[in-house]
Amino acid sequence: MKLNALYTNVRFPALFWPDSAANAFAIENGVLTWVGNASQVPTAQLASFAHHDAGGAWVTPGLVDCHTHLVYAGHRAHEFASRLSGVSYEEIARAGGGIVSTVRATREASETELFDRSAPRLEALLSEGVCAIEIKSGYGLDLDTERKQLRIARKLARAYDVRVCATFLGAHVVPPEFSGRAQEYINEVCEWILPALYDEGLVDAVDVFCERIGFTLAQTQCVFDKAHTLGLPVKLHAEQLSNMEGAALASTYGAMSCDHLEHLSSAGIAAMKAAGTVAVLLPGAFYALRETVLPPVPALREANIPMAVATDHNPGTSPCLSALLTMNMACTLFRLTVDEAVLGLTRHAAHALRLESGYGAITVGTPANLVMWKVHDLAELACHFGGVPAHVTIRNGVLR
Ligand code: DI6
Ligand code: FE
Repeated sequence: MKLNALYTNVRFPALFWPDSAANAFAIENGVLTWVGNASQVPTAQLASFAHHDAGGAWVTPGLVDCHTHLVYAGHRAHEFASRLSGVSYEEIARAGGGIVSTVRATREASETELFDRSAPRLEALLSEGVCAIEIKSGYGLDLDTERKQLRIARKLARAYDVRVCATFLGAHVVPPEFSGRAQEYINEVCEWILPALYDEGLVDAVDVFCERIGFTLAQTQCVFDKAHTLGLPVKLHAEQLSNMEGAALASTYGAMSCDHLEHLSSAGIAAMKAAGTVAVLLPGAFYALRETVLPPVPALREANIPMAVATDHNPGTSPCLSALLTMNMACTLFRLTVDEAVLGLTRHAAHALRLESGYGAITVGTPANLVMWKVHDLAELACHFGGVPAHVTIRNGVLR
């Protein structure tokens, strides 16, 4: 049931609500209708709402996880063991493991099975205060399986009443049946798979893995041209393992975001800045692959490029289901400040997905997506790892 409630004794970080006198908010039929000081609750109607003393909780916008590969079948824990013994991620991929092994398992799974495997992953993220999430395809690499993944993204949105952006990542890797014929696969993606899924209303954005083990710049361009023709926004897995100058290319298409960016060049930074493209940092993959080249955070900061942070949840390089652990890793590994990490999983993540107002911000007049954290200091969100502070989530106007 949509909330009608008045919460008092809350604290708002200046990042999200500059009026330091505000210590209360009201929700009417699920919509945030008022923020202010408890001594000035506006109407008799508000005064009659259910009243909750939040005990000094800090209020943030609901978290936004703007980069995930949440829908897949199969397991890759054995690859973790191989990597520990010295085999690299690229070597595993070239030997037919990695992404392709998840593709095989995902093709075999029924839609029901795939939903049942994916739902608990979403539940884990929601339980930490996530209120909006991006979910990519890319473990199908054929029309039927990409469709199955995207349909599940839509079903999860309905089943959990959560804002989901469905991203088509058909150009993730070359599927085995197209081995040695990458361009033919790209033609199939552009002429057949993407337009069909677009017609079915299953695609909100288009992504490509531009990398030595993914697709070239020219192939990325083919997919982006098609996306543009269809009026779909684009984003890119860019400069994760090497510098392909993908960020510069994506920026010429007005990309919403470029993601990973460990090997981002100064030309890439300039192009992203000019295009208003968000930098999405994925410390989970950096950590799991034991990367040593850091994304150029000081240069991104200097250029004033908004930095988002996301889990990149996937079975290979980031089997992580914690937004808060990701926040911690962004600070510890990438040296983000606490404010940057919090904004990275709220305001800037919402902007990376071009979400409507009310996500990633505290906005009166929009459906309430808020978390009340029972912590003394907001820095506790980022400094702890391996545990989640007590909190209450209001997602889409409903107390969860
Ligand atoms: N980059 C990633 O981090 C994921 N995909 C990609 O293009 C990894 C996906 C996987 O290993 O299954
Ligand atoms: Fe990814």
